[in-house]
Amino acid sequence: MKIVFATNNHNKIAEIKDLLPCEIQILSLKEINCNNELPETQNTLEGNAVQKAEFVFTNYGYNCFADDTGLEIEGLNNEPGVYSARYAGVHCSPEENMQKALQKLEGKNNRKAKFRTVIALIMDGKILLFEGECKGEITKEKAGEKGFGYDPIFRPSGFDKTFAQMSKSEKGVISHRGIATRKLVEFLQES
Ligand code: ITT
Repeated sequence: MKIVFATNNHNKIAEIKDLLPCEIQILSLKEINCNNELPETQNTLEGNAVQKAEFVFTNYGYNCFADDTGLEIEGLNNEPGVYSARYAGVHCSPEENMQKALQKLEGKNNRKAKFRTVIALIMDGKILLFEGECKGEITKEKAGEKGFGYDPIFRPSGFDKTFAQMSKSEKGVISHRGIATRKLVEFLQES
């Protein structure tokens, strides 16, 4: 089975490819000649995931899925959440986003946080959602070079290292995206 993964984030593609059995093959946006920025104007992860998948299905006619992910920090009223990509501004870097989170948490005792991923799948026009979350805390400083986004400042519960200090496969076992992807795979294998 071939299915489009509607994302412009190559790190997400690498993580998800590692989690798929060989009978499910991912097509990237490039491979279907889609060079558009995907629209993400909703105010929920669910809304954005559906919007990205619908854009590809409507304009390119492929069955596809999209992932929208947010980091919810308890002591910051669940910020940045759905705005995780542009927390420090529209064209900001992951570094600037992390620095903003670290600064806003200075002096706060509650550093609990969770990553949440919603995957929206569109198969023959029908929409299905799969969700995964991973609880943990925001470290006081960055650690690790692997992964992407907020990984250097997120330590999952029960571990003494950040996502950025884990291999892709170690992260995939416990991560928000890993959990949501396994639900997606189970569905695809049954249908
Ligand atoms: P697409 O919309 O094209 O899929 P994106 O990078 O914009 O790519 P999101 O809106 O889902 O994807 O991502 C929101 C932000 O959260 C973005 O800054 C990511 O770097 C970050 N992020 C997503 N998944 C993450 C993960 O597993 N670990 C750390 N940060 C992550």
